[in-house]
Amino acid sequence: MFSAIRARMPASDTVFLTTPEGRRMSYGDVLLESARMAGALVASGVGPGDRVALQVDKSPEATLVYLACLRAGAVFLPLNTAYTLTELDYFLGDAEPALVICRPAIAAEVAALAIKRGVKFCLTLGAKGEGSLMDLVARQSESFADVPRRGDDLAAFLYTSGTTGRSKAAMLTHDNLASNAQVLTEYWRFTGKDVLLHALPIFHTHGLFVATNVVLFAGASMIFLAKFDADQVLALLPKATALMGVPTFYTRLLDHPGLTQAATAHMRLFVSGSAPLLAETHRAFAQRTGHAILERYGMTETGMIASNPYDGERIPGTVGFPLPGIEVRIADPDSGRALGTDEVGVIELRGPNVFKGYWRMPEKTKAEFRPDGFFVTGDVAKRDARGYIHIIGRAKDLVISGGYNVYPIEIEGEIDALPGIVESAVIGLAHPDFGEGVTAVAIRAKDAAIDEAQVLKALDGRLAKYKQPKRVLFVDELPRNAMGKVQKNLLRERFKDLYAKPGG
Ligand code: MLC
Ligand code: AMP
Repeated sequence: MFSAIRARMPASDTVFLTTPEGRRMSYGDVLLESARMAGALVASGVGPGDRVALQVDKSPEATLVYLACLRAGAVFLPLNTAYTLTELDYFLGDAEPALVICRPAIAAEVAALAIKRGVKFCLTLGAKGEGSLMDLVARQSESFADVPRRGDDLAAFLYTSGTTGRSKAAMLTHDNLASNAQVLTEYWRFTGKDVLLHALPIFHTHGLFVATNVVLFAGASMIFLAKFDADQVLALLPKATALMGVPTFYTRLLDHPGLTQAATAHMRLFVSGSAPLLAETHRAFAQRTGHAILERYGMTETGMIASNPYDGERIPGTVGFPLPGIEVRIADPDSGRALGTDEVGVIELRGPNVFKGYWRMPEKTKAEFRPDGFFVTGDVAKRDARGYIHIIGRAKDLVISGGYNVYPIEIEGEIDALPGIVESAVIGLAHPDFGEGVTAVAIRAKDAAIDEAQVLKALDGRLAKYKQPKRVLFVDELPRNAMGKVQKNLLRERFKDLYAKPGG
């Protein structure tokens, strides 16, 4: 992957990244600093194939850690900063990284976990580039002999939770990353003239393998924001040509009076993904700005799968066509047989973008592939007569809140274990800001007095903030079908207006 990035690199003084705080990194800096960073990884005992876990705030240096892993032949393992120490403990135990890099503020706690899990090195990296990692980097040479890697060698691990509870590391290869970066750069017409406004986190596919890799492949530049803030994004749009975001970005921009045709006049492209973009959001955005948001569809295990066209019609409520080189079929969920126009089935795909499998889970991996090599996404869709894919729902029990996946089984397990709770069902309900709001519906034990606030307090510190229910509701019983399975569709229907905005 790094050789592909290097081969496309523009002149060394071309800007790669700027920040509103005045940081600036050129492509020449990228080469030199990632060499030093790779040296620091090796000095910390990281060898080819070793995992490097990184749980830090967004910073230019964090991007260099990713590139350094590619150069050192290591496997980059970024982790959401929202994960609690309990969650981090699991990831360290499962992935067995050679090195963990964490925020300075929790260095002592992470070092204790590292010792417990046999992780040999623990370094720190702060949002301003401070910490022990950068001290080590400063002592390294500016030249580094990149470790040769084959296309099917591992480049990254990304954890995704599952419908069975335990998080699984999706193993992504150098070819997976390179093929997707190449296809997206071309499909979305990125060039060296582009300036991407980068407001996504960089520990997931969207902000890292879509946004950052496309910029690198195009030799473009980016304005790197610590996080999404509607005021800041609107102030910077006149300096940018492209924005990539989750639907919450677009609903928040629409709520801002500063979103106008004039404010977006310099922009070439707005991309949305990671969760369904409501057709009404698409239309409202077009009406206010004159820009048709380009919606695309992807997954951690596969990178990007489908996209609305750059030149053709971008149809609200659809995710467009399969990307070049990727075979997509809408299949019968039982047999995997390809279905016809307008028939509803599960999205399955095959291509160079599809991951190698789940780390140390051969059975789980096998269960998600058809014998002919197609990966089963669990997303339910149909393809219309013009070939556009319409995602209709999910066969998997999953809530997507503000672009983050939340698997109900994990939250239900935590709630069910609380004294005074008999059982619970976690569902996603329409939410004006996050798209879906994580909601728990629970049954109290007879004579128990546990209330919503107590449940929420008990979950704090055990589950990442975004996974915690926005509301906990109590009922006398949960609706079940003849097989005894909780009918979540009935709960969703019953509480569908819980988060509705007053008057709308
Ligand atoms: C933050 N909070 C969330 C949340 N994000 N709660 C639910 N869902 C979320 N997504 C919590 C905060 O901890 C806080 O809790 C409260 O909600 C309000 O926070 P906020 O200040 O409004 O949130 P903010 O920091 O602005 O974050 C919202 C966001 C962010 C939408 C900007 O979540 C975000 O950047 N999401 C992008 C996710 C992403 O990159 N997904 C890509 C996955 S890859 P409290 O209690 O402290 O107030 C993938 C594949 C693909 O899916 O196809 O791309
Ligand atoms: P993740 O596991 O975090 O990579 O999330 C992948 C899931 O996000 C997919 O399986 C879909 O359910 C969902 N997703 C991504 N993009 C879209 C989209 N444009 N529309 C609807 N769902 C999407």
